[in-house]
Amino acid sequence: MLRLLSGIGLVLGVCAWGCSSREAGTCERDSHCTGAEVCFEKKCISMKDRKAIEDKRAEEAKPKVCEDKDGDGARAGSGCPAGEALDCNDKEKEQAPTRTELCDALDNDCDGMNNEGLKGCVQTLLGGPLKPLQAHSVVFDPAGFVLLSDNHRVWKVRLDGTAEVLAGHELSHAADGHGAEARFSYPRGLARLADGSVLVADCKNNCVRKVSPSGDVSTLAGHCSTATKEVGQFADGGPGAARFYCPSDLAVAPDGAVIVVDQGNARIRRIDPGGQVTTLAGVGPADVQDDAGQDGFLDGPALQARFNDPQAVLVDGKGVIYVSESFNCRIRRLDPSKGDKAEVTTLAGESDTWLGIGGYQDGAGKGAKFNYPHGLAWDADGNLLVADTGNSAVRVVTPAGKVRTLYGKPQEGKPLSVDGPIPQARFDAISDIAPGPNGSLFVVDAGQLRWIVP
Ligand SMILES: [Ca+2]
Ligand SMILES: [Ca+2]
Ligand SMILES: [Ca+2]
Ligand SMILES: [Ca+2]
Repeated sequence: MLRLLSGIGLVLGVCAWGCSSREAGTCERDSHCTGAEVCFEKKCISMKDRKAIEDKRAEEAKPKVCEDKDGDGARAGSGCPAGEALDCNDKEKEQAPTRTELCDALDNDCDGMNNEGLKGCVQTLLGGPLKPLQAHSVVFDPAGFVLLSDNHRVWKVRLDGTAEVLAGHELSHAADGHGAEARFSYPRGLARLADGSVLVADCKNNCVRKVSPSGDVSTLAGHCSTATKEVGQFADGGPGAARFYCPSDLAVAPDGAVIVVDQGNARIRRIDPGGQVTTLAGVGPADVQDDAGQDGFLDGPALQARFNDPQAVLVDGKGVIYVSESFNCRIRRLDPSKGDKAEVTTLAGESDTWLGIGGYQDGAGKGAKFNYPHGLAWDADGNLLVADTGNSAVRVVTPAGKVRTLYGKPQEGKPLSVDGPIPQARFDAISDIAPGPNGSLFVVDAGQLRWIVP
């Protein structure tokens, strides 16, 4: 011990004259390392690497056991021999790798997906190690997969729950290119084109992108950038000249034009097939008040109408546009074929437009209430399906404005996502919906992909 102490004293003493005793590439303390690196066992490494080493050692230090605590016949623990199918949750008798999947709240067969393949059931998809982080929007491709936007990527998810990144990277930026070379920044709404490409409302890049079926990303309209000077821009015009402010969703009209919810500008925009961008409705950001103090809600002539946090858009076969608005808790309607005479009307919903307080009420027109509605989709009968986020429900609206609840219901307290038989299943915060095969419906619920299979 004395020798050790005198050794430390010697090092400290030498250090006082400039640490000349330290071998090149080694460290004694964090200040010897650059940037965010720390000194760990004389080497400068990242905090993440240090945590990984410490976690691995802690795991190795644990006693090696292989037990069947819940008595279901399947064991679990780090002492189990390689190749043995391990109990994913050694607490539930109903959950073991040898079990068959049941329509309940548990992943009975331990494959990372719950209720996969079961009819009459709400399921949670995505097994395997590669998973979207915080999914936002969803579309179904009839070729048999789902496209999903998450933080900064577009994913391709197959119905067996396997997934791959079609384009984008964990890190946000603005760049066109192939696959992971391309960068998005909080991509939101998606719309599928007939050729299998998908359009992406690249919200925080303030532009509209296109992803080919093979993952080539190009820019359709706007100037993709997160630079401060680009934020809050608004301009109509041709390619290169037009500006958007956080587009949140888009839909393809029968004439091939793309209708965009320009959320930050509180306007509905149109990109014609030649790339010219015009404004169809709205006068500007909801938080800008006019002389009369008008704040974010006004029906009437399209270019005087006001929106407040418009979210999603759909276009029917005649070109009529439907928009969900979270802060106004309404579904609005616009028929641009009427040209200068086009008006924005309210199809359904009512709220306190100052406070953005909606509610929960089935009924017709203003007699119905929504609570922060987001994603929209068509059902097979031409009704609108609405992701009623705040009510933890999927609502359906007829073209005449009659609203009823299709799946889920508001929950008291903190909403929970619960898988199981459709009548008992619950949703938390549904951001988007997309019809799937055989009358099924995909929903993005609190960032997870869930599938309602009647
Ligand atoms: Ca067990
Ligand atoms: Ca178990
Ligand atoms: Ca399963
Ligand atoms: Ca289950």
